[in-house]
Amino acid sequence: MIEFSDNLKRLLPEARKVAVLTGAGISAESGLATFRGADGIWKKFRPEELASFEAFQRNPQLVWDWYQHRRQILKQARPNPGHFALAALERFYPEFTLITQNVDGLHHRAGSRNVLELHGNIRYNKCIVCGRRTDREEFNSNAVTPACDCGGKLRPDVVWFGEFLPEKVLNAAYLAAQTCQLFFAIGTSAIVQPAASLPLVARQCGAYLVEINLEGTEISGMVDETLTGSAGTILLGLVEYLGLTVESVESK
Ligand code: BJW
Repeated sequence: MIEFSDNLKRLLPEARKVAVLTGAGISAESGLATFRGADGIWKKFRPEELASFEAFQRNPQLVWDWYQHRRQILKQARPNPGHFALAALERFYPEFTLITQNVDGLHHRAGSRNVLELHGNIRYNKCIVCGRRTDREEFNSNAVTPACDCGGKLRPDVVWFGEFLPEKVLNAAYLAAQTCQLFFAIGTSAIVQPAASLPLVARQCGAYLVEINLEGTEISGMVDETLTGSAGTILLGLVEYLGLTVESVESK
């Protein structure tokens, strides 16, 4: 049985504007590796070897193969109860913004609609020369970074270290953080900027800040409430408290 504070019990049914930031931890229960945990991706690879444009220029095949490998794993993965619970919360609240650092698209597949993807989506590629975005299947091949029609190399349409986040998406995320009454930071180590600043911005602007994580993070000392445990279990507890129905049917 998950214990929520009296503050949260009062706010959960009362709030009208709710925002959520998710990180790799929400997808861990779908079998996807996190970045910095014990089995995290960065335990095996160094970020600068894989998740930067310099890395791509230095060794496009290595970076391409890594993303193709993750795309293959993602094909087998399914949204988990945490993703479905967030979709149920979106249906309940008049204004609900789901901000995610994840590139796996699992929130959409669980039925969430108002999703801000801060770091892009692994499903797409874009040309490093003309910037054209594509998700044509033939480009998801194992050939080294297949060429765009313009002749440029294709790369995954994700945000690497040192790159700017999509401006409109980031602005929308800040607006949601600045105007919400309740903010949840879920399954993120809150290390990577600027995403990690969003929970603190929300709190500075008056929101009640709740962290859901297996362990303490960079922001744990600055939140109003910590719910320690797996995201799926705790989010199901929240929707149960609100008496909501969770639809566990994947949408395309
Ligand atoms: C569970 C669980 C369960 C597990 N239930 N919980 C200011 C200060 C210092 C540095 C910077 C700064 N501003 C910018 C920077 C540089 C850099 C940065 O932040 N570096 C840090 C390492 C310090 N940021 C950038 O470069 C960003 N760009 C930028 O700021 O542009 C402006 C600029 C340009 C030029 C110069 C300067 C500024 C871009 C960041 C892009 C991040 N990209 C990646 C890869 C995406 C593509 C891909 O997937 O391959 O995004 S890195 C990786 O980290 C990925 C993630 O989205 C991101 C965040 O990770 P996340 O989600 O928090 O995962 P983990 O693994 O860290 O944590 C998982 C958590 O889940 C853990 O806490 C577990 O306990 C928990 N958990 N199971 C609940 N079941």
